[in-house]
Amino acid sequence: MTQSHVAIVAFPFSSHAGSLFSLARAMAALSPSSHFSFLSTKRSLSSFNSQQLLQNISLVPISDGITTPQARHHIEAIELFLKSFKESLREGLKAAELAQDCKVRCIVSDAFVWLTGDVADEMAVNWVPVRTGSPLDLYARLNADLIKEIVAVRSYGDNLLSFLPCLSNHRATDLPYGLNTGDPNFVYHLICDQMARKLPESDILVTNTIQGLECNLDSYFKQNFTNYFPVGPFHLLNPSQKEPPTDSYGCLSWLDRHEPATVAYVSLGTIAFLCPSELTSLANGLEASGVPFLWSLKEETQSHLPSGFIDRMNETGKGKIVPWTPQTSVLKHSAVGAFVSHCGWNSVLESIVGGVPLVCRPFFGDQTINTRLVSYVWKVGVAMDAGVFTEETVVRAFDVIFKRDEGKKMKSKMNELKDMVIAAVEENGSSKENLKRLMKIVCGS
Ligand code: U2F
Repeated sequence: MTQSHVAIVAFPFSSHAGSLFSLARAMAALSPSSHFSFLSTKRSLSSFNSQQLLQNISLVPISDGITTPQARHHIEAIELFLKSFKESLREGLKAAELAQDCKVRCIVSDAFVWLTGDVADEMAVNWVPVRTGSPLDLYARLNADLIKEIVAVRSYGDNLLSFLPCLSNHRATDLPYGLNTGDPNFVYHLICDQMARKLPESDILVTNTIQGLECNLDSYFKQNFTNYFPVGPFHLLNPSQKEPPTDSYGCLSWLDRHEPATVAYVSLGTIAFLCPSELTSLANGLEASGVPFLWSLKEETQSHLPSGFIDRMNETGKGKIVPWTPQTSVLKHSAVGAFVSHCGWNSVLESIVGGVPLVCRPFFGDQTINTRLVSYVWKVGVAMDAGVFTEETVVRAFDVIFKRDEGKKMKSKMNELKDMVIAAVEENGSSKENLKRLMKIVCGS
């Protein structure tokens, strides 16, 4: 008999839904007598395999807002999804209640789909917003008015943002695109801006981080949200996950053939992409460095690599290029000594868990803030000097990480962060304890 019915609502683009699904699994495991309906678009739900489902989780499709079948740029797909979101969500929730024959008592959602808060109000149930991306980025968004006021009137440039306690080691140039630069009507910026205006209406906030990882952030969030739960990293909350990683391209066996900390892993996440000339610079830098590498690169992008590059890498065995890797396992493999990344928040957390220093090339959103955190605050990575890949900067970054004392210090600092994170998800660790507290709000027990 289901005691509580909880709805969990995903933002169905990039890695957001996967990240929230890890949290959903952890909640479902902690409360077997509750039922969890996970709502997202059909397409995003199709990426979860049945092995990942627990008995008390069901997947509930909601409309993607697309009425005519034609290829869409993902920005247009997001706009269409959001346009019909409230209506789709109401329908999805009705279907979930009918299927379980039980009213929903609480709605947990990705903070990106902040309109969920309005629907929860209509139903007179609790709304629990979850920030799946960088919490420090959320802090910047929550302080956007102050930032715009101060940064716009003075020429800040590379000066530190000392008026913001949690970003006092960041510069104006590290702030997210759209916050005080670029097109304010860009859909990602609009989502973040509206999310930051809506969130203070809630007294609950869940983040994908651990207590104490980012200086001063816990006390800021505690002051602003009576119920603040840092319960990350979400992907580590399910220790009972026994199934071996899907490794369709043999990445792990390829890594097995390499000595410890000798290989670079390259991945720019799920949506960022390089223009052909920068892709060539990265490829040339990887080749010139002589460091063996595993590169996750979508098939359609592989065709833009310099001619003969893939064949040469296959023949020499220096590089393996695949469309997808089991990244969390790759980063935990002893052979991996550096991670060339766009610094998406999940990638940063996964790199910490693997104890692997980063080479950072941010694109948009929270990635610039994360890059500064990694390279300057934590000192566990190297940022590209010019902001983009050049052959020289790639070679130099590997030289630092693989050969210099500075690289050894990064590795040891990374291992300290790793120990903190692992301790947080152990039994009685802060994330596990915070999750138990959160469950009292979500399930009522
Ligand atoms: C958006 O970021 P992305 O989805 O592009 O990047 P990440 O947050 O780093 O997440 C990528 C995930 O995809 C997985 C990897 C991460 O969990 O393990 N993955 C994989 O398993 N195999 C591969 O070959 C490649 C990737 C956004 F752009 C960022 O700015 C945000 O920080 C982020 C979170 O909100 O979402």
